[in-house]
Amino acid sequence: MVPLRRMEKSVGINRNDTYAVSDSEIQSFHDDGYNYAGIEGYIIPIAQCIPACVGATRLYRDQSDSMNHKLVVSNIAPPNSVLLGHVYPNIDTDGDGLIDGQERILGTNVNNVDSDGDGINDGVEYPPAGVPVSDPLIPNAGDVIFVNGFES
Ligand SMILES: [Ca+2]
Ligand SMILES: [Ca+2]
Ligand SMILES: [Ca+2]
Repeated sequence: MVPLRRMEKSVGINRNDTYAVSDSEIQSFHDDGYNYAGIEGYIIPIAQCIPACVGATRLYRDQSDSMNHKLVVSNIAPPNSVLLGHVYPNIDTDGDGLIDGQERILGTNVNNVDSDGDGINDGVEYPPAGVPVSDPLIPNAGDVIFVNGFES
C-alpha cells in the first residue's frame, strides 16, 4: 500500500486540490504552487494489481480541470485522467473490522472473523490502523508480536 497524498493550492478565495502517489509527483505539483496537505488514505500501487486484484477498482486522478483535480473510482478511464492505483470498497463481509480488500492482502478469510481459530478476531490481531499484535494466520499464543502494544 502507498499513501495517497492530497496537495492544495490557494487561488484567491478558492482552494484547488490534487493528489499524488510518488515523490516525483509531489515535487512536480509543488513546483506548480501546490503544498502538501496530508495523507487521504492508502492505495494499492499499479504494479501490484497486474493483471488484477480481485474485488479492487481503479483510482484515477481526473485532470479535465487543469487546476482542481478530482478522484474517480472506476474501471473505465475518464478523459484526461491518470491512473494512480487501485482501491477496495469499504466492505467488511464478516464484520471483524478488516475490510475485504485488506483481508485478501493479508491472506485472512473474508468470511471468518477468526481465520486461525485461536479465539482472537482478525481485526484485533491485525488492526486496520496501528501496530499488529499477533499473526492472524498462526493459531498459537506464542505468535504474539507485541505484548500490550509494546515490544516484549
Ligand atoms: Ca473482515
Ligand atoms: Ca476475517
Ligand atoms: Ca485469530
